[in-house]
Amino acid sequence: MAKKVAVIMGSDSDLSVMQGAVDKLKEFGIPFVVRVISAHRTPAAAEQFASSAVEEGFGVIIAGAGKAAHLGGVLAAYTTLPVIGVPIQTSMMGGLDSLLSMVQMPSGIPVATVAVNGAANAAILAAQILAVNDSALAEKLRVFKAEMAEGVARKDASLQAQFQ
Ligand code: RP5
Repeated sequence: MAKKVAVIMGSDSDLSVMQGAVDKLKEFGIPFVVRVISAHRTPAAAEQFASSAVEEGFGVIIAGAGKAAHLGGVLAAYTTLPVIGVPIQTSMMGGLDSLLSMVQMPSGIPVATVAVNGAANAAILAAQILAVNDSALAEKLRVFKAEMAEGVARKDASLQAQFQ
């Protein structure tokens, strides 16, 4: 059975950003669940979710959090699954706080951190991880990249025409 992706966020206030991951997972036809679990407000739930994620059929965990953004690291501490962190932009420090909290993991517990608010890229990376053992998904990713390249070529042609 196809592995699922977990889209976990520290608060429902992260949803507008994390929707970008949900949309991309839908585009690739990847099964997913969406949860609010906080490293600080519900640490027992974070432990429970991550500890059972392999047996629950997940292949990758995406963790979005802002400010003191320890969610990805805490989940990664309790699972052997790859964890992709999405630092959420904050009003006070623009998301640099979230980024550094997430990316500066101690040796041994990696969190593959994408750009601030980079939820779509987190989903694409999750798809690429799952595609290692899923040739149909790998083909969807190949088409996705080819269409992206065609889009850039169209823009290039348009700009060249505009400035000739
Ligand atoms: C983090 O604190 C969440 O991931 C969110 O980005 C931030 C603020 O949470 P709320 O106070 O809006 O619930 O844990």
